[in-house]
Amino acid sequence: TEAAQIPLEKLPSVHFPSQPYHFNFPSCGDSPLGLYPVVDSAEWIERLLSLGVTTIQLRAKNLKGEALEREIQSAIAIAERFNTRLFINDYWELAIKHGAYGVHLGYEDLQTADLHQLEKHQLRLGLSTHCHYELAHALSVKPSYVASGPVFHTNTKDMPWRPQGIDGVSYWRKLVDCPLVAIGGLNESHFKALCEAGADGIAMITAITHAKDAEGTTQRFMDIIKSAVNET
Ligand code: 3NM
Repeated sequence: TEAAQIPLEKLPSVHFPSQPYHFNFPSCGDSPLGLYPVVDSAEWIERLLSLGVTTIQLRAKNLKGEALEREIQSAIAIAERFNTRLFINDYWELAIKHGAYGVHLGYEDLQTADLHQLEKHQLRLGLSTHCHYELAHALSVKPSYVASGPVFHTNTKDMPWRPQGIDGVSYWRKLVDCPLVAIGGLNESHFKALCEAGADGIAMITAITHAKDAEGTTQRFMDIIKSAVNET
């Protein structure tokens, strides 16, 4: 056929892996990921980890250069002091350099990040997925967890994807054999259903960082999730 005559290098670039994968990223441990706040500073990390949060992400979208590196370094130092799982969003090179527990990557970054380096340094890898295509690619690298979103509408990030709802989380649960994190428009009214749907982690930005009393809210969220997990 005509298509068969197109030399490989002339085919439009589809961002699909050219080499077969043989990755297997480290596990996040036996305790459930639980409440998973996503925050933009080391200061937030200190505030939340001192309450007993065990999984957290630094998503420092507004920092660059030295300020960014300093923030990452201090976030890692704080997380080590509390012995918690800190995932650095995007900046996988800095995460390796400063010995982070893990990195969280979106689909675009998964194309460009050096997964061999991440694996060699034993960083955990969390991946965002929004559709089957992204999920297939994510699962092929055996990440430490997969995030499914947006569960509900979010004002935090422009999303071309339709919200998946709790049903989407249940469906992803059937396809994913590693821990599953739910993200996007979540608040406490969703915790029970998310736990029943099989989410291991519940990631949120606004519900925590925009709360009037972030400490009290976080404490309450952790309590609700703990009892929801015990009931399921
Ligand atoms: N990633 P909030 S949704 C950072 O679906 C992010 O991959 C998403 O913020 C995804 O809790 C999202 O304020 C924003 O809705 C989550």
